[in-house]
Amino acid sequence: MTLNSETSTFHQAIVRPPGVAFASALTSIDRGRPDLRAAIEQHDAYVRAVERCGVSIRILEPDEHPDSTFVEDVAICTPECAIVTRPGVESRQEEVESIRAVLADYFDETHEIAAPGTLDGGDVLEVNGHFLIGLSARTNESGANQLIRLLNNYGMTGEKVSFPAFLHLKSGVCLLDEDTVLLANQFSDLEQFERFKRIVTKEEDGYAANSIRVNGTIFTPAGFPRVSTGLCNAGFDVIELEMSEFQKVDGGLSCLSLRF
Ligand code: CIR
Repeated sequence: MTLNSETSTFHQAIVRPPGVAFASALTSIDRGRPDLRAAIEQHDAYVRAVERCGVSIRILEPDEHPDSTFVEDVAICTPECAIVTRPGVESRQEEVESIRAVLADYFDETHEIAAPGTLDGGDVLEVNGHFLIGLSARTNESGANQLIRLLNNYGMTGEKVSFPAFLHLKSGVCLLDEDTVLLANQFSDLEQFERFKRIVTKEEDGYAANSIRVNGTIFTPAGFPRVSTGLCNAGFDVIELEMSEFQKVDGGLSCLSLRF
């Protein structure tokens, strides 16, 4: 069993383009409302880039939920099973309804996080079969404990992680390879990453810490030249993708797909 899905080869991705309600997506920042047409173009470029990395893409229909393009948050895909989450804001909880049937096409076994647990996929980072689960405004102790129990049933492990300043754990960290992480500077002291080589962003580049590795290529948001240069200088193949419309509503590169 290969247990390193953040950095091993992905064969499948599931995405959902933003729909008509996207301009009303949740946000904690004041960068203006996103433009739907531009968001669809940016999403399309993302899909094409993932495809170019040899990944087969399932494109779901846009739906009426403002945040449903952020499919990462509604499921955890492991090598052994899928887990449908229970998102930490009520306005996103109905998003899970349509993902259940989709996951059943790929996974023999699916499980669910149940109340009072809440868990957003953006808080879950897998490192060599060990799942770091960020405790956040979206993911609570019960949700994290339920996930750890489910993982244990399949011989996988998890641990809870407290972290500062970001919406989700993965908003501030990207596993670049088995030994290297990209970290927002606010994460630089987290003990979970002490054993890694660390590329740490400046505070003003923190958004770019939400980069992703797709089959050996690092996708990083456009507009953060210090980060992309740092990645190139460290020897990584880098693709920059325009993410302005998703950034306006707290969304990053990892949020836009389920990858397995
Ligand atoms: C939300 O607040 O839920 C969305 N506007 C953004 C979700 C971003 N997802 C992620 O970081 N995994």
